[in-house]
Amino acid sequence: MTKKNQTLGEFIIENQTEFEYSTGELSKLINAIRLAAKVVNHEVNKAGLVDILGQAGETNIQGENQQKLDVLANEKFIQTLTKREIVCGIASEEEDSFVSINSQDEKHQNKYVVLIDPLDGSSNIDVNVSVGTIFSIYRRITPVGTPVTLEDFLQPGKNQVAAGYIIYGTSTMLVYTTGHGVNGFTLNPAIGTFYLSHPNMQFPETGKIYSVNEGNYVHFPQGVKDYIKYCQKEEGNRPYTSRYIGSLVSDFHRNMIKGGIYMYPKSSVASNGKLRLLYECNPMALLAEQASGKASDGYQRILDIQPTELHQRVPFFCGSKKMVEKAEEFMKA
Ligand code: P6P
Repeated sequence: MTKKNQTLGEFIIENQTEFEYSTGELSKLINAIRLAAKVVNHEVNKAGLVDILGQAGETNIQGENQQKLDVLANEKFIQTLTKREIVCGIASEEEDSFVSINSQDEKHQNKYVVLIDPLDGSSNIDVNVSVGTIFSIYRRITPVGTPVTLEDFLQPGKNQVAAGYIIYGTSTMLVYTTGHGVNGFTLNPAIGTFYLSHPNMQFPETGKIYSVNEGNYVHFPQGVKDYIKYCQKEEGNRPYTSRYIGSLVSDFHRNMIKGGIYMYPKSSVASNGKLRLLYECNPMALLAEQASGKASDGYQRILDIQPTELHQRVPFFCGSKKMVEKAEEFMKA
């Protein structure tokens, strides 16, 4: 049961019995994400005003220039999640390896691992375009009472117990699922409270928007080229509209509301595409499926992929079910 304008806190309490593990644990997890989201939102919103823009002068494991806000967002989420005594490990796009969170009593009783892209689309910060945080939560699979291991992070996406994103856009929203549908909460910055504004979000079964960086067209596999030409062909309810913000969270969010497909295919210059499986594709794929959409690498379900490396990349096709299925048809042809 979802009541519009419920606060996030009320929603968590009302729905925590649905969380198959201990009721208090989900609340602690989502409340930690909620607090970090408010802190990062505050920094992102004032980014243009203080000298926090520009390069931090360091590069992360992806070899990309790290924006200072990336570093700050990463630190805030790790700090907040660590303080709540609920998480035993964190992996982040900004960290070469996973961070082991040792409980105060060193008894390693914390049961959850969190994987984050702390500020996705960060190259948009300097030009004031929406950016987002993406998070993915699993229950550890190695024995409680022992230090967390890489195995706890390399679980297939179907094992996620929760996933979501924060979009720092014209308004700041927290959108997440615990496996019982997708709900969107909008922040009232005046009082720092998230309100349920988008209950039970659903991808329209089909749509008229395709999102892909067509600048890479010449490098795409033939199936992707054929699908893009299909989208552009005058026939039936086509041509579609091309909308690509360069920020996965923003493109995904718009497509979930209006109907559409987002693609980051492999290419001759990026043999597995650009997006990372563990902290971009898996959480967005869980949200997509929970919202009656679909997510694949062009051939197989994203959530079934068995990860082998923390920062591995996969091709990504995600959005309205019928649009993803059509794209897969072209990929398999
Ligand atoms: P390109 C941002 O860096 C990101 O990971 C996604 O948010 C976005 O959709 C994509 O990369 C943009 O990549 O190569 O099209 O600029």
